[in-house]
Amino acid sequence: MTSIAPFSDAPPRILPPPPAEADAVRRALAQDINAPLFVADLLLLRGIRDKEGARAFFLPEPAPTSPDEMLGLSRAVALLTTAREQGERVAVHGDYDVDGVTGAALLYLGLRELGFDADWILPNRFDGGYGLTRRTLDQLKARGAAWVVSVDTGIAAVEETAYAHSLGMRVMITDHHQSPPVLPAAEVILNPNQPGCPYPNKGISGCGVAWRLLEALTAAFAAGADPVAAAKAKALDVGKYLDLLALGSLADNVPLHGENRGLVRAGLRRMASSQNVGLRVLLQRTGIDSTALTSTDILFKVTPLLNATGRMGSPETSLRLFLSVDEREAHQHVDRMEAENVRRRALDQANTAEAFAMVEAGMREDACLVVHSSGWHEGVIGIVAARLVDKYRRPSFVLSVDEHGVAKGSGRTVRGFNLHEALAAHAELFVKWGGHAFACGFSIRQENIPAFREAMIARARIAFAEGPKPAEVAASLRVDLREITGEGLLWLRRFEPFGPRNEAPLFFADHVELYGSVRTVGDKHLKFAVRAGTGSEPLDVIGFNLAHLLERIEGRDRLDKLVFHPEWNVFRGQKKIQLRVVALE
Ligand SMILES: [Mn+2]
Repeated sequence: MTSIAPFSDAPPRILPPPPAEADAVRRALAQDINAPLFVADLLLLRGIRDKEGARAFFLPEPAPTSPDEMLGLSRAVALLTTAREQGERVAVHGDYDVDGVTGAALLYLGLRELGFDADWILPNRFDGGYGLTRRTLDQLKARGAAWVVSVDTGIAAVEETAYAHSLGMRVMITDHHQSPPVLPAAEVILNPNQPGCPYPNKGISGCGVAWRLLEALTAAFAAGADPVAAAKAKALDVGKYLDLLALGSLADNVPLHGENRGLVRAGLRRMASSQNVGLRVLLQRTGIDSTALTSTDILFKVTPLLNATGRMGSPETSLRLFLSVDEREAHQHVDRMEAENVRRRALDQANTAEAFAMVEAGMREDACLVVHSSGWHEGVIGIVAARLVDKYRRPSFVLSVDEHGVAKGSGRTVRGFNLHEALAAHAELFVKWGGHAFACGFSIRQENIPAFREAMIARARIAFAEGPKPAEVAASLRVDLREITGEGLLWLRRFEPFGPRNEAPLFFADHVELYGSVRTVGDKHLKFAVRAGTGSEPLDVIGFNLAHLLERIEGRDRLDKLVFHPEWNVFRGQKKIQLRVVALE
């Protein structure tokens, strides 16, 4: 049988942007809001067609929730009011990822400020597993908790809730995950994704639900009969916790439209002057400019540090950071997080090198890579799979086998091989599986690995029978380079935070004039300038890791297509606009 290696260095194919709206519509909107035409296009792409819609989009003020907007919220407020009156201990039970940690932190801190006898706990993924566990519940019981309030977890904890009840504790579930057919018999459940919950934002994060609970509780106390509680509630600005909410929501990849966008945007602004000493120190240590925070800064520089501790087994460090009382303590926690991150990166590199060696030793002809080892760290298999895809450009699965003969696996892929479909077609092989087209996670018994491998390779052979499928870059909108100005970039910033359902737009310009010479910088990068036409202002272009395209453009005077993100570049104190090129033809 001939091997089919979908190994392709072909540059991505550029898919031109969808046709713009009628010129009259675009121009009217642009004129109405006094913005460049591309701003009107971006709004229209988001379904915003008039001035009022634009205003609401650009100034999203998260409106307070009234308790009847979320199923269970008024009951939760009433139950917690009684708990406080009776001096009962309320334990916040988070989860080990950033959403679960920030949510637990903000709820715990808020409850304490409202005068609760509050406690917190996090599960450890290497010691008892995710979410509520018998182990964490036993500990909370021993520490005198009357209430367990879960954050970002618990919607499927039927058995654990019964166990907490058997210990004499009451349970309040706050979660955002899809609810299973049978819900836990908790005293109250807050989850916009449970049947009958009218809360319109089904894409809210776990920390978002916790924040809404704190907000409603604070409002109720402020208006309540207890003068001490009312005074504390009036002194509490729940908005200050939007910084933690923004962090958890971005880390959880929630859709950034509607309410989430407003909350996250407000949170990013609050972050610049955060009242949380731990968060302030964390931002300082990552070296990002906190006055102009973007979702990219958070996702690339902040959440990896927070994740490192959870992945390596001690999410408590992240939570303790947010509970730090002074800078000295906060620095100590960040030191630990950085050390964990170094350890995680070393493991990642070692495991990647091993995986590469395995492929080189006998899988180079496989249309799909399946590698497994008992020595690999479960916290990095996703990254290793992504590196295999990068290097070999074919679907890749990395599995880490544990001492009980069960492997955790993670998959990444290339265009033309849908992971969800591939796993669904062989669901009988897995203990558990989940994922979408481009990423998946699963567990599988060791003895099923060979069958899994065969099945995936066979599928990949069929998928790539016609040869490799080059990557595609889908441009968002066509733009006239003359609109890429300082003012244009200011407008663009107002579309932030970018993320799922509010992606940073990929601009498309055609027939642009090359201006001056094309060169490479630092071996790997490409640098040149373009302009719309004679007499118009040239713009710098940078192509990171695109030096191999030098030959394709050298000596030409025009590019047919340029796809890019416009941004500011600060070099030796000079601020200039540059186009970060994603693809060109
Ligand atoms: Mn979550």
